Amino acid sequence: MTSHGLDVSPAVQSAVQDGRPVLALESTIFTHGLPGPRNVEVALEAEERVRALGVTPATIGVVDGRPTVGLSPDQIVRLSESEGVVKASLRDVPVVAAKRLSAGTTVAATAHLAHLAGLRVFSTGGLGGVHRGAQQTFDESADLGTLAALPMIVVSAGVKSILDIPLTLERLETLNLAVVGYRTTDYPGFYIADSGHDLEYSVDSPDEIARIAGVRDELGISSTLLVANPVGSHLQLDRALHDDVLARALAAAEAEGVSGHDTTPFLLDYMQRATDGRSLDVNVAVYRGNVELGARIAIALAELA
Ligand code: PSU
Ligand code: MN
Repeated sequence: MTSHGLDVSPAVQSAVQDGRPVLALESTIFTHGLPGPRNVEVALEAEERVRALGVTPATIGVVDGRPTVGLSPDQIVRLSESEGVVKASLRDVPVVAAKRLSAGTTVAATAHLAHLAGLRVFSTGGLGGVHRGAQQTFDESADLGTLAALPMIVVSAGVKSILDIPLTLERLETLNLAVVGYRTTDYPGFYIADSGHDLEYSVDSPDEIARIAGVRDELGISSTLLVANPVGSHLQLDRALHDDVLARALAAAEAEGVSGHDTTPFLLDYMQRATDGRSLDVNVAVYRGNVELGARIAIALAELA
């Protein structure tokens, strides 16, 4: 079905109408976050995991100018493999749509399109945040401001340590973005289970998360609830390797003058190459965990309704 300039797949449309659980998934993770051929495998496997739990997956992106909620497997493959697929944050979506381009959507763009289609929960890998040096560069991801204005639930493994984590946490507070740790008060650092920064609250179950979102909605609070889900500590990146490679990635970005929306993909790619793909394995493990938790939250939301 088509409305608001948005294509929603029949499967997603009927699940929303019937109040069945649906989980939104982003596409920048496979268009710009992960290298091929792993990107396609991860994206398709995520959908299979969601379906196995009885939840309808809704991968979101822009195909030939059509913002789409519920990409088909063919469309996922095309976005993963085609040249010229751009990275679209929310402000870019109308531009790429009018130009009939294809795009991976960031967390900001995905969350907006998901909300428009009536979805309530969304799983990603890592959230965008405040970049290091933002005091000078003003480089703060549009993810933050956008999520501040959308009543979604977003599951991530925190923000990567390529960002400035304490400044990001400050901005989340300013923007009324609640962050709860899943079974922990240690804020995760994506590749590592504990970033060294603490959260005030932990939650124990998908049901508790659904209840928090329910109260938020009743009170007319329209900001996203962020669920920080750490990677299992047996799967995390070795701490010393992490710190070493991170320092080199940041130095390389500075030396090469990388800026703007190229910064995140550049740093992620550097980390992958400099760790011989180990950061990639962690990235995939993180994403699996978030997809599974997101699906369970979608079930809890449907049961509560
Ligand atoms: N963090 C990751 N992997 C990613 C991204 C962030 O660990 O793939 C992507 C997400 O789509 C996020 C976007 O929304 O990068 C943020 O980019 P920017 O900093 O340009 O807003
Ligand atoms: Mn940015």
